[in-house]
Amino acid sequence: MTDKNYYITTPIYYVNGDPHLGHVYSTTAADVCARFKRLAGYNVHFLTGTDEHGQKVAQSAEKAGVSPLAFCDEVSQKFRDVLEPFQISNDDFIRTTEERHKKTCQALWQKLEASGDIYLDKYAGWYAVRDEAYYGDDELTDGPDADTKIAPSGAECKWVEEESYFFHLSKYGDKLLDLYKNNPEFIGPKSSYKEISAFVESGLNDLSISRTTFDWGVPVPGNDKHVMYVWIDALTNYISALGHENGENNMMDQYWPANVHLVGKEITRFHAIYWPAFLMSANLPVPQKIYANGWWVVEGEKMSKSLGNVITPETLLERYGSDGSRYALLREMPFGNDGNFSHENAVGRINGDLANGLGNLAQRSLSMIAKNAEGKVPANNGLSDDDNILLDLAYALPSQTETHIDAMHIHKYLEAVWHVVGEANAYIDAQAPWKLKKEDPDRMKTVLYVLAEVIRCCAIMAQPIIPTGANKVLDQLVIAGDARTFANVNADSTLTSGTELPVPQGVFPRLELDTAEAA
Ligand code: ME8
Repeated sequence: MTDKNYYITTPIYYVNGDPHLGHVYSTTAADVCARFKRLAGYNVHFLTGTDEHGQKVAQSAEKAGVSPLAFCDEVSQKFRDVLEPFQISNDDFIRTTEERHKKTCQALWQKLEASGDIYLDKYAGWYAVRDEAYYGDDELTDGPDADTKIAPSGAECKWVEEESYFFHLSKYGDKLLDLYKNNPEFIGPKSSYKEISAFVESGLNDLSISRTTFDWGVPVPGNDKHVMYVWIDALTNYISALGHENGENNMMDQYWPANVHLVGKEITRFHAIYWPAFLMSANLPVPQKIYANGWWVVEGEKMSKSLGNVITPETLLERYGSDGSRYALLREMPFGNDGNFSHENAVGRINGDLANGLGNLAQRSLSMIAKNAEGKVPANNGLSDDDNILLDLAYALPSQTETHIDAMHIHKYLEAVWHVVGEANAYIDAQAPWKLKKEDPDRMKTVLYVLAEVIRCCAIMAQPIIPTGANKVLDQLVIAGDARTFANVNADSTLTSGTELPVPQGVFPRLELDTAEAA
Protein backbone atom coordinates (compact mmCIF):
# COMPACT_ATOMS: atom_id res chain seq x y z
CA MET A 1 0.00 0.00 0.00
CA THR A 2 1.26 3.42 -0.90
CA ASP A 3 1.65 6.12 1.72
CA LYS A 4 0.29 8.73 -0.66
CA ASN A 5 -3.15 9.66 0.68
CA TYR A 6 -5.78 11.96 -0.77
CA TYR A 7 -9.02 13.03 0.87
CA ILE A 8 -11.57 15.01 -1.12
CA THR A 9 -15.09 16.00 -0.12
CA THR A 10 -18.15 17.57 -1.72
CA PRO A 11 -20.57 19.77 0.20
CA ILE A 12 -23.16 17.67 1.95
CA TYR A 13 -26.41 18.65 0.29
CA TYR A 14 -29.52 19.93 2.03
CA VAL A 15 -32.42 17.54 1.78
CA ASN A 16 -35.03 20.27 1.51
CA GLY A 17 -35.02 19.91 -2.28
CA ASP A 18 -34.30 17.27 -4.91
CA PRO A 19 -30.90 16.88 -6.59
CA HIS A 20 -30.27 18.88 -9.78
CA LEU A 21 -27.55 19.79 -12.26
CA GLY A 22 -25.70 21.96 -9.70
CA HIS A 23 -25.27 19.06 -7.29
CA VAL A 24 -24.27 16.69 -10.08
CA TYR A 25 -21.68 19.26 -11.14
CA SER A 26 -19.89 19.57 -7.79
CA THR A 27 -20.03 15.84 -7.15
CA THR A 28 -18.72 15.01 -10.63
CA ALA A 29 -15.87 17.49 -10.29
CA ALA A 30 -14.83 15.84 -7.03
CA ASP A 31 -15.22 12.42 -8.63
CA VAL A 32 -12.85 13.36 -11.46
CA CYS A 33 -10.21 14.37 -8.90
CA ALA A 34 -10.77 11.21 -6.85
CA ARG A 35 -10.52 8.93 -9.88
CA PHE A 36 -7.48 10.83 -11.12
CA LYS A 37 -5.64 10.42 -7.84
CA ARG A 38 -6.47 6.71 -7.62
CA LEU A 39 -5.01 6.17 -11.08
CA ALA A 40 -2.00 8.24 -10.04
CA GLY A 41 -1.35 5.75 -7.25
CA TYR A 42 -2.91 7.40 -4.20
CA ASN A 43 -5.08 5.90 -1.47
CA VAL A 44 -8.16 7.99 -1.96
CA HIS A 45 -11.04 8.73 0.34
CA PHE A 46 -13.88 10.50 -1.43
CA LEU A 47 -16.80 11.66 0.68
CA THR A 48 -20.22 13.04 -0.16
CA GLY A 49 -23.52 13.00 1.69
CA THR A 50 -26.51 14.92 2.96
CA ASP A 51 -27.03 17.76 5.43
CA GLU A 52 -30.24 16.98 7.26
CA HIS A 53 -30.65 19.16 10.33
CA GLY A 54 -31.76 22.75 10.82
CA GLN A 55 -34.78 24.93 10.48
CA LYS A 56 -34.98 24.78 6.70
CA VAL A 57 -35.23 20.99 6.58
CA ALA A 58 -37.59 20.95 9.59
CA GLN A 59 -39.89 23.38 7.79
CA SER A 60 -39.82 21.37 4.56
CA ALA A 61 -40.74 18.20 6.48
CA GLU A 62 -43.59 20.01 8.19
CA LYS A 63 -44.88 21.24 4.86
CA ALA A 64 -44.72 17.70 3.51
CA GLY A 65 -46.64 16.53 6.58
CA VAL A 66 -44.09 13.90 7.62
CA SER A 67 -41.64 13.55 10.46
CA PRO A 68 -38.26 15.20 9.84
CA LEU A 69 -36.45 11.87 9.83
CA ALA A 70 -38.89 10.22 7.41
CA PHE A 71 -38.54 13.25 5.17
CA CYS A 72 -34.73 13.11 5.33
CA ASP A 73 -34.68 9.35 4.67
CA GLU A 74 -36.60 9.86 1.46
CA VAL A 75 -34.69 12.81 0.05
CA SER A 76 -31.27 11.59 1.16
CA GLN A 77 -31.97 8.40 -0.78
CA LYS A 78 -32.63 10.47 -3.90
CA PHE A 79 -29.17 12.03 -3.58
CA ARG A 80 -27.69 8.58 -3.13
CA ASP A 81 -29.55 7.26 -6.16
CA VAL A 82 -27.98 9.87 -8.41
CA LEU A 83 -24.44 8.66 -7.70
CA GLU A 84 -24.27 5.36 -9.52
CA PRO A 85 -25.78 6.44 -12.83
CA PHE A 86 -23.24 9.27 -13.04
CA GLN A 87 -20.44 6.82 -12.16
CA ILE A 88 -19.59 8.62 -8.93
CA SER A 89 -16.94 6.60 -7.11
CA ASN A 90 -17.46 7.91 -3.56
CA ASP A 91 -15.99 5.80 -0.76
CA ASP A 92 -18.54 6.91 1.81
CA PHE A 93 -21.86 8.72 2.02
CA ILE A 94 -22.52 10.51 5.27
CA ARG A 95 -25.85 11.62 6.67
CA THR A 96 -25.82 14.12 9.51
CA THR A 97 -28.63 12.22 11.21
CA GLU A 98 -26.34 9.22 11.74
CA GLU A 99 -25.12 8.37 15.24
CA ARG A 100 -21.46 8.44 14.19
CA HIS A 101 -21.90 12.04 13.13
CA LYS A 102 -23.76 13.20 16.23
CA LYS A 103 -21.05 11.72 18.44
CA THR A 104 -18.30 13.56 16.62
CA CYS A 105 -20.26 16.83 16.75
CA GLN A 106 -20.64 16.55 20.48
CA ALA A 107 -16.98 15.62 20.95
CA LEU A 108 -15.91 18.63 18.89
CA TRP A 109 -18.24 20.91 20.85
CA GLN A 110 -16.64 19.74 24.07
CA LYS A 111 -13.20 20.50 22.71
CA LEU A 112 -14.20 24.05 21.81
CA GLU A 113 -15.67 24.39 25.27
CA ALA A 114 -12.47 23.07 26.88
CA SER A 115 -10.51 25.68 24.92
CA GLY A 116 -12.67 28.37 26.53
CA ASP A 117 -14.16 29.37 23.20
CA ILE A 118 -17.86 28.77 23.98
CA TYR A 119 -20.05 31.00 26.16
CA LEU A 120 -23.78 31.37 26.77
CA ASP A 121 -25.46 34.67 25.88
CA LYS A 122 -28.41 36.01 23.96
CA TYR A 123 -28.50 36.36 20.18
CA ALA A 124 -30.34 39.29 18.68
CA GLY A 125 -29.91 39.73 14.96
CA TRP A 126 -30.95 38.79 11.43
CA TYR A 127 -31.21 35.19 10.27
CA ALA A 128 -31.95 33.76 6.82
CA VAL A 129 -33.50 30.31 7.00
CA ARG A 130 -32.88 29.74 3.29
CA ASP A 131 -29.13 30.21 3.75
CA GLU A 132 -29.14 28.98 7.37
CA ALA A 133 -26.94 32.02 8.00
CA TYR A 134 -26.67 35.02 10.29
CA TYR A 135 -26.07 38.36 8.61
CA GLY A 136 -24.76 41.65 9.96
CA ASP A 137 -26.82 44.85 9.57
CA ASP A 138 -24.27 46.29 7.19
CA GLU A 139 -24.74 43.38 4.76
CA LEU A 140 -28.51 43.77 4.38
CA THR A 141 -30.90 45.80 2.28
CA ASP A 142 -34.53 46.64 3.06
CA GLY A 143 -37.12 43.98 2.41
CA PRO A 144 -40.80 44.14 1.46
CA ASP A 145 -41.79 45.01 5.05
CA ALA A 146 -40.23 46.25 8.27
CA ASP A 147 -39.78 42.67 9.61
CA THR A 148 -37.82 41.48 6.61
CA LYS A 149 -34.37 42.30 5.26
CA ILE A 150 -32.66 40.92 2.19
CA ALA A 151 -29.25 39.23 2.34
CA PRO A 152 -26.63 39.67 -0.43
CA SER A 153 -27.63 36.18 -1.61
CA GLY A 154 -31.22 37.36 -2.12
CA ALA A 155 -32.51 35.36 0.87
CA GLU A 156 -35.08 36.88 3.22
CA CYS A 157 -33.84 37.53 6.76
CA LYS A 158 -35.98 37.77 9.89
CA TRP A 159 -35.07 39.18 13.27
CA VAL A 160 -34.22 36.49 15.82
CA GLU A 161 -33.80 36.89 19.58
CA GLU A 162 -33.03 33.89 21.69
CA GLU A 163 -30.64 32.46 24.22
CA SER A 164 -27.68 31.05 22.38
CA TYR A 165 -24.21 29.65 22.82
CA PHE A 166 -21.54 31.64 21.07
CA PHE A 167 -18.22 30.64 19.60
CA HIS A 168 -15.41 33.09 20.20
CA LEU A 169 -14.79 33.63 16.48
CA SER A 170 -13.49 37.18 16.93
CA LYS A 171 -10.43 35.71 18.66
CA TYR A 172 -9.41 33.94 15.44
CA GLY A 173 -9.30 36.85 12.98
CA ASP A 174 -5.53 37.29 13.01
CA LYS A 175 -4.85 33.56 13.01
CA LEU A 176 -7.08 33.16 9.97
CA LEU A 177 -5.39 36.04 8.16
CA ASP A 178 -2.00 34.46 8.89
CA LEU A 179 -3.29 31.17 7.56
CA TYR A 180 -4.41 32.82 4.30
CA LYS A 181 -1.20 34.82 3.93
CA ASN A 182 1.08 31.86 4.58
CA ASN A 183 -0.97 29.56 2.35
CA PRO A 184 -2.11 31.49 -0.70
CA GLU A 185 -3.47 28.20 -2.09
CA PHE A 186 -5.71 27.64 0.94
CA ILE A 187 -8.69 29.29 -0.74
CA GLY A 188 -9.31 29.11 -4.47
CA PRO A 189 -10.04 30.47 -6.94
CA LYS A 190 -8.34 33.85 -6.45
CA SER A 191 -11.66 35.71 -6.42
CA SER A 192 -12.83 33.69 -3.39
CA TYR A 193 -9.47 34.18 -1.69
CA LYS A 194 -9.82 37.95 -2.01
CA GLU A 195 -13.44 37.99 -0.89
CA ILE A 196 -12.77 35.94 2.22
CA SER A 197 -9.59 37.81 3.17
CA ALA A 198 -11.42 41.14 2.88
CA PHE A 199 -14.30 39.84 4.99
CA VAL A 200 -12.00 38.68 7.76
CA GLU A 201 -9.94 41.89 7.59
CA SER A 202 -13.10 43.89 8.18
CA GLY A 203 -13.40 42.19 11.61
CA LEU A 204 -15.22 39.10 12.82
CA ASN A 205 -18.08 38.93 15.33
CA ASP A 206 -18.53 35.98 17.62
CA LEU A 207 -20.78 33.35 16.10
CA SER A 208 -24.06 32.09 17.49
CA ILE A 209 -23.73 28.30 17.44
CA SER A 210 -26.95 27.02 18.99
CA ARG A 211 -30.71 27.45 18.61
CA THR A 212 -33.57 26.95 21.06
CA THR A 213 -36.71 27.62 19.00
CA PHE A 214 -36.80 24.19 17.33
CA ASP A 215 -35.26 20.84 18.14
CA TRP A 216 -34.24 19.33 14.79
CA GLY A 217 -30.51 19.17 15.37
CA VAL A 218 -27.72 17.67 17.45
CA PRO A 219 -28.33 18.36 21.16
CA VAL A 220 -25.73 20.56 22.84
CA PRO A 221 -23.86 18.40 25.39
CA GLY A 222 -25.04 19.25 28.88
CA ASN A 223 -27.95 21.47 27.81
CA ASP A 224 -30.51 19.80 25.60
CA LYS A 225 -32.70 22.88 25.49
CA HIS A 226 -30.26 23.83 22.71
CA VAL A 227 -29.50 22.18 19.41
CA MET A 228 -26.32 23.00 17.53
CA TYR A 229 -26.41 25.58 14.76
CA VAL A 230 -26.69 23.59 11.55
CA TRP A 231 -23.36 24.83 10.14
CA ILE A 232 -21.21 23.68 13.06
CA ASP A 233 -23.05 20.37 12.72
CA ALA A 234 -22.65 20.23 8.92
CA LEU A 235 -18.97 21.14 8.73
CA THR A 236 -18.11 18.45 11.26
CA ASN A 237 -19.21 15.79 8.76
CA TYR A 238 -15.75 15.91 7.20
CA ILE A 239 -14.20 14.42 10.33
CA SER A 240 -17.09 12.31 11.57
CA ALA A 241 -16.78 10.35 8.33
CA LEU A 242 -13.15 9.67 9.27
CA GLY A 243 -14.24 8.22 12.59
CA HIS A 244 -13.01 11.11 14.72
CA GLU A 245 -13.88 10.37 18.36
CA ASN A 246 -17.04 8.45 17.54
CA GLY A 247 -15.92 4.88 18.13
CA GLU A 248 -15.80 4.02 14.42
CA ASN A 249 -12.69 3.07 12.48
CA ASN A 250 -10.46 6.10 12.99
CA MET A 251 -8.91 7.22 9.70
CA MET A 252 -7.80 10.66 10.85
CA ASP A 253 -4.10 9.77 10.76
CA GLN A 254 -4.38 8.60 7.22
CA TYR A 255 -6.68 11.21 5.70
CA TRP A 256 -6.73 14.33 7.86
CA PRO A 257 -6.19 17.15 7.01
CA ALA A 258 -8.28 16.87 3.86
CA ASN A 259 -6.55 17.76 0.62
CA VAL A 260 -9.58 19.57 -0.76
CA HIS A 261 -13.03 20.56 0.39
CA LEU A 262 -14.79 21.28 -2.87
CA VAL A 263 -17.68 23.69 -2.28
CA GLY A 264 -19.95 26.06 -4.17
CA LYS A 265 -18.82 29.65 -4.03
CA GLU A 266 -21.77 30.74 -1.86
CA ILE A 267 -20.58 28.56 1.04
CA THR A 268 -16.89 29.42 0.96
CA ARG A 269 -17.32 31.71 3.96
CA PHE A 270 -18.43 28.84 6.18
CA HIS A 271 -15.60 26.63 5.01
CA ALA A 272 -12.74 29.11 4.94
CA ILE A 273 -13.61 31.06 8.11
CA TYR A 274 -15.74 29.08 10.55
CA TRP A 275 -14.33 25.64 9.84
CA PRO A 276 -10.61 26.44 10.27
CA ALA A 277 -11.44 28.49 13.37
CA PHE A 278 -13.32 25.54 14.95
CA LEU A 279 -10.45 23.24 14.06
CA MET A 280 -7.83 25.59 15.50
CA SER A 281 -9.85 25.81 18.69
CA ALA A 282 -9.98 22.00 18.84
CA ASN A 283 -6.24 21.74 18.14
CA LEU A 284 -6.81 19.90 14.91
CA PRO A 285 -5.01 20.64 11.64
CA VAL A 286 -6.90 22.73 9.08
CA PRO A 287 -7.69 21.41 5.60
CA GLN A 288 -5.17 22.06 2.85
CA LYS A 289 -7.53 23.69 0.43
CA ILE A 290 -11.03 25.07 0.11
CA TYR A 291 -11.92 25.36 -3.54
CA ALA A 292 -15.10 26.98 -4.77
CA ASN A 293 -16.83 25.97 -7.95
CA GLY A 294 -18.78 28.66 -9.77
CA TRP A 295 -22.51 28.73 -10.38
CA TRP A 296 -24.44 27.43 -13.32
CA VAL A 297 -27.38 29.34 -14.66
CA VAL A 298 -29.54 27.72 -17.30
CA GLU A 299 -30.09 29.41 -20.65
CA GLY A 300 -29.23 32.70 -18.89
CA GLU A 301 -31.58 32.31 -15.89
CA LYS A 302 -30.97 31.16 -12.33
CA MET A 303 -32.39 27.64 -11.92
CA SER A 304 -35.60 27.76 -9.93
CA LYS A 305 -38.72 25.73 -9.43
CA SER A 306 -40.88 28.76 -10.13
CA LEU A 307 -39.23 29.36 -13.51
CA GLY A 308 -39.52 25.65 -14.27
CA ASN A 309 -35.99 25.59 -15.70
CA VAL A 310 -34.38 23.21 -13.22
CA ILE A 311 -32.27 20.63 -15.06
CA THR A 312 -32.71 17.33 -13.30
CA PRO A 313 -30.17 14.51 -13.18
CA GLU A 314 -32.65 12.41 -15.16
CA THR A 315 -32.72 14.94 -18.01
CA LEU A 316 -28.95 15.00 -18.17
CA LEU A 317 -28.76 11.23 -18.28
CA GLU A 318 -31.47 10.85 -20.90
CA ARG A 319 -29.92 13.41 -23.18
CA TYR A 320 -26.21 12.95 -22.72
CA GLY A 321 -25.66 9.77 -20.75
CA SER A 322 -23.17 9.73 -17.93
CA ASP A 323 -20.00 10.35 -19.97
CA GLY A 324 -21.58 13.10 -22.05
CA SER A 325 -22.95 14.90 -18.99
CA ARG A 326 -19.68 14.67 -17.12
CA TYR A 327 -17.70 15.92 -20.08
CA ALA A 328 -20.06 18.77 -21.00
CA LEU A 329 -20.30 20.03 -17.41
CA LEU A 330 -16.58 20.05 -16.81
CA ARG A 331 -15.34 21.20 -20.20
CA GLU A 332 -17.74 24.04 -20.73
CA MET A 333 -16.45 26.57 -18.23
CA PRO A 334 -13.13 27.16 -16.49
CA PHE A 335 -13.46 25.51 -13.10
CA GLY A 336 -14.22 28.20 -10.52
CA ASN A 337 -16.05 30.48 -12.98
CA ASP A 338 -19.79 30.88 -13.34
CA GLY A 339 -21.35 29.58 -16.51
CA ASN A 340 -24.45 29.30 -18.57
CA PHE A 341 -25.68 25.79 -19.31
CA SER A 342 -27.28 25.47 -22.71
CA HIS A 343 -28.26 22.31 -24.53
CA GLU A 344 -26.79 23.74 -27.71
CA ASN A 345 -23.36 24.11 -26.11
CA ALA A 346 -23.55 20.69 -24.48
CA VAL A 347 -24.39 18.99 -27.77
CA GLY A 348 -21.64 20.99 -29.51
CA ARG A 349 -19.03 19.92 -26.97
CA ILE A 350 -20.05 16.28 -26.94
CA ASN A 351 -20.08 16.08 -30.73
CA GLY A 352 -16.90 18.10 -31.17
CA ASP A 353 -14.73 16.48 -28.54
CA LEU A 354 -16.19 13.04 -27.87
CA ALA A 355 -17.77 11.96 -31.19
CA ASN A 356 -15.46 13.84 -33.60
CA GLY A 357 -12.46 14.07 -31.30
CA LEU A 358 -11.59 10.96 -29.34
CA GLY A 359 -14.33 8.82 -30.91
CA ASN A 360 -13.30 9.57 -34.46
CA LEU A 361 -9.60 9.16 -33.67
CA ALA A 362 -10.23 5.70 -32.23
CA GLN A 363 -12.69 4.67 -34.92
CA ARG A 364 -10.50 5.79 -37.84
CA SER A 365 -7.35 4.25 -36.44
CA LEU A 366 -8.87 0.97 -35.33
CA SER A 367 -10.75 0.52 -38.60
CA MET A 368 -7.52 0.97 -40.55
CA ILE A 369 -5.82 -1.55 -38.28
CA ALA A 370 -8.70 -3.97 -38.84
CA LYS A 371 -8.56 -3.53 -42.62
CA ASN A 372 -4.89 -3.05 -43.32
CA ALA A 373 -3.01 -4.68 -40.47
CA GLU A 374 -4.89 -7.97 -40.08
CA GLY A 375 -6.71 -6.66 -37.02
CA LYS A 376 -3.56 -6.93 -34.90
CA VAL A 377 -1.48 -4.32 -33.11
CA PRO A 378 0.93 -3.41 -35.92
CA ALA A 379 4.70 -3.59 -35.69
CA ASN A 380 6.72 -0.54 -34.84
CA ASN A 381 9.26 -0.38 -37.66
CA GLY A 382 11.21 2.59 -36.36
CA LEU A 383 9.95 5.93 -35.14
CA SER A 384 10.31 9.20 -37.03
CA ASP A 385 10.66 12.63 -35.40
CA ASP A 386 6.97 13.29 -35.98
CA ASP A 387 6.09 10.04 -34.26
CA ASN A 388 8.26 10.87 -31.27
CA ILE A 389 6.88 14.39 -30.96
CA LEU A 390 3.33 13.02 -30.74
CA LEU A 391 4.24 10.18 -28.38
CA ASP A 392 6.16 12.50 -26.09
CA LEU A 393 3.12 14.75 -25.83
CA ALA A 394 1.06 11.76 -24.71
CA TYR A 395 3.69 10.49 -22.26
CA ALA A 396 3.94 13.94 -20.65
CA LEU A 397 0.25 13.91 -19.71
CA PRO A 398 0.37 12.29 -16.24
CA SER A 399 2.79 14.78 -14.68
CA GLN A 400 1.42 17.73 -16.60
CA THR A 401 -2.18 17.06 -15.65
CA GLU A 402 -1.47 16.24 -12.01
CA THR A 403 -0.36 19.84 -11.58
CA HIS A 404 -3.73 20.94 -12.94
CA ILE A 405 -5.65 18.64 -10.63
CA ASP A 406 -3.64 19.76 -7.59
CA ALA A 407 -4.53 23.35 -8.46
CA MET A 408 -8.17 22.32 -9.08
CA HIS A 409 -7.88 23.58 -12.66
CA ILE A 410 -9.98 20.67 -13.80
CA HIS A 411 -10.77 22.25 -17.17
CA LYS A 412 -7.02 22.50 -17.92
CA TYR A 413 -6.67 18.78 -17.35
CA LEU A 414 -9.44 18.11 -19.87
CA GLU A 415 -7.91 20.58 -22.32
CA ALA A 416 -4.50 18.93 -22.00
CA VAL A 417 -5.83 15.46 -22.83
CA TRP A 418 -7.93 16.73 -25.71
CA HIS A 419 -5.02 18.75 -27.04
CA VAL A 420 -3.21 15.45 -27.60
CA VAL A 421 -6.37 13.98 -29.18
CA GLY A 422 -6.40 16.95 -31.56
CA GLU A 423 -2.72 16.53 -32.38
CA ALA A 424 -3.29 12.84 -33.08
CA ASN A 425 -6.14 13.61 -35.46
CA ALA A 426 -3.88 16.14 -37.22
CA TYR A 427 -1.12 13.51 -37.34
CA ILE A 428 -3.39 11.06 -39.20
CA ASP A 429 -4.15 13.70 -41.81
CA ALA A 430 -0.48 14.65 -42.16
CA GLN A 431 0.81 11.06 -42.32
CA ALA A 432 -2.05 9.89 -44.56
CA PRO A 433 -1.66 6.17 -43.79
CA TRP A 434 -4.20 5.34 -46.53
CA LYS A 435 -1.60 6.59 -49.05
CA LEU A 436 1.21 4.71 -47.37
CA LYS A 437 -0.68 1.47 -47.79
CA LYS A 438 0.72 1.08 -51.30
CA GLU A 439 3.75 3.36 -51.15
CA ASP A 440 5.32 2.13 -47.91
CA PRO A 441 3.34 -0.51 -46.00
CA ASP A 442 5.97 -0.80 -43.26
CA ARG A 443 5.71 2.90 -42.56
CA MET A 444 1.91 2.63 -42.61
CA LYS A 445 2.13 0.02 -39.88
CA THR A 446 4.36 2.23 -37.78
CA VAL A 447 1.91 5.13 -38.17
CA LEU A 448 -0.95 2.88 -37.09
CA TYR A 449 1.12 1.60 -34.20
CA VAL A 450 1.82 5.17 -33.06
CA LEU A 451 -1.87 5.99 -33.31
CA ALA A 452 -2.89 2.96 -31.26
CA GLU A 453 -0.28 3.91 -28.67
CA VAL A 454 -1.46 7.50 -28.42
CA ILE A 455 -5.07 6.36 -28.17
CA ARG A 456 -4.06 4.00 -25.38
CA CYS A 457 -2.48 6.87 -23.45
CA CYS A 458 -5.33 9.31 -24.06
CA ALA A 459 -7.93 6.71 -23.05
CA ILE A 460 -6.05 5.90 -19.84
CA MET A 461 -5.86 9.61 -19.06
CA ALA A 462 -9.53 10.15 -19.93
CA GLN A 463 -10.89 7.48 -17.56
CA PRO A 464 -11.50 9.90 -14.67
CA ILE A 465 -13.60 12.12 -16.94
CA ILE A 466 -15.50 9.65 -19.09
CA PRO A 467 -15.06 6.31 -17.34
CA THR A 468 -17.42 4.28 -19.53
CA GLY A 469 -16.23 5.40 -22.95
CA ALA A 470 -12.55 5.51 -22.04
CA ASN A 471 -12.68 1.94 -20.78
CA LYS A 472 -14.51 0.79 -23.91
CA VAL A 473 -11.67 2.23 -25.97
CA LEU A 474 -9.14 0.44 -23.77
CA ASP A 475 -11.12 -2.80 -24.18
CA GLN A 476 -10.78 -2.43 -27.94
CA LEU A 477 -7.02 -2.20 -27.53
CA VAL A 478 -7.08 -5.26 -25.24
CA ILE A 479 -5.40 -3.42 -22.39
CA ALA A 480 -5.44 -5.44 -19.16
CA GLY A 481 -7.33 -3.94 -16.22
CA ASP A 482 -4.19 -3.47 -14.15
CA ALA A 483 -2.41 -1.75 -17.05
CA ARG A 484 -4.84 1.16 -17.07
CA THR A 485 -3.16 3.34 -14.44
CA PHE A 486 -1.13 6.47 -15.12
CA ALA A 487 2.06 4.56 -14.35
CA ASN A 488 1.44 2.87 -17.71
CA VAL A 489 1.43 6.07 -19.70
CA ASN A 490 5.01 5.82 -20.89
CA ALA A 491 7.18 4.13 -23.47
CA ASP A 492 7.91 1.17 -21.19
CA SER A 493 4.34 -0.06 -21.20
CA THR A 494 3.53 0.13 -24.88
CA LEU A 495 1.20 -2.12 -26.79
CA THR A 496 2.40 -5.54 -27.79
CA SER A 497 2.66 -5.86 -31.55
CA GLY A 498 0.75 -8.83 -32.87
CA THR A 499 -1.99 -8.71 -30.22
CA GLU A 500 -5.26 -9.55 -31.87
CA LEU A 501 -7.85 -6.78 -31.54
CA PRO A 502 -11.65 -7.13 -31.55
CA VAL A 503 -13.75 -5.75 -34.40
CA PRO A 504 -13.81 -1.97 -33.80
CA GLN A 505 -17.02 -0.35 -32.65
CA GLY A 506 -17.98 3.30 -32.34
CA VAL A 507 -17.91 4.46 -28.72
CA PHE A 508 -19.23 8.03 -28.74
CA PRO A 509 -22.35 8.52 -30.87
CA ARG A 510 -23.08 11.92 -32.42
CA LEU A 511 -26.04 13.74 -30.91
CA GLU A 512 -28.59 15.79 -32.81
CA LEU A 513 -29.63 18.98 -31.07
CA ASP A 514 -33.24 18.45 -32.12
CA THR A 515 -33.38 15.02 -30.57
CA ALA A 516 -31.82 16.41 -27.43
CA GLU A 517 -34.28 19.29 -27.35
CA ALA A 518 -37.22 16.99 -27.94
CA ALA A 519 -36.25 14.59 -25.14
O1 ME8 B 1 -25.19 24.61 0.97
N1 ME8 B 1 -24.21 25.68 -9.83
O2 ME8 B 1 -26.22 22.59 0.61
P1 ME8 B 1 -27.00 22.83 -0.77
C1 ME8 B 1 -23.15 25.08 -9.29
N2 ME8 B 1 -25.83 21.90 3.07
N3 ME8 B 1 -23.17 24.40 -8.15
C2 ME8 B 1 -24.34 24.30 -7.50
C3 ME8 B 1 -25.51 24.91 -8.00
C4 ME8 B 1 -25.42 25.62 -9.23
N4 ME8 B 1 -26.44 26.22 -9.78
N5 ME8 B 1 -26.51 24.64 -7.14
C5 ME8 B 1 -26.00 23.89 -6.14
C6 ME8 B 1 -25.51 23.50 1.33
N6 ME8 B 1 -24.67 23.69 -6.35
C7 ME8 B 1 -25.02 22.97 2.64
C8 ME8 B 1 -23.58 22.56 2.52
S1 ME8 B 1 -21.31 21.55 3.52
C9 ME8 B 1 -20.68 21.25 5.05
C10 ME8 B 1 -22.96 22.05 3.77
C11 ME8 B 1 -23.78 22.89 -5.51
O3 ME8 B 1 -27.91 21.69 -0.93
C12 ME8 B 1 -22.64 23.73 -4.96
O4 ME8 B 1 -21.58 22.89 -4.61
O5 ME8 B 1 -27.53 24.19 -0.83
C13 ME8 B 1 -23.24 24.29 -3.71
O6 ME8 B 1 -22.29 24.73 -2.74
C14 ME8 B 1 -24.01 23.11 -3.19
O7 ME8 B 1 -24.52 22.45 -4.36
C15 ME8 B 1 -25.12 23.62 -2.26
O8 ME8 B 1 -25.87 22.61 -1.85
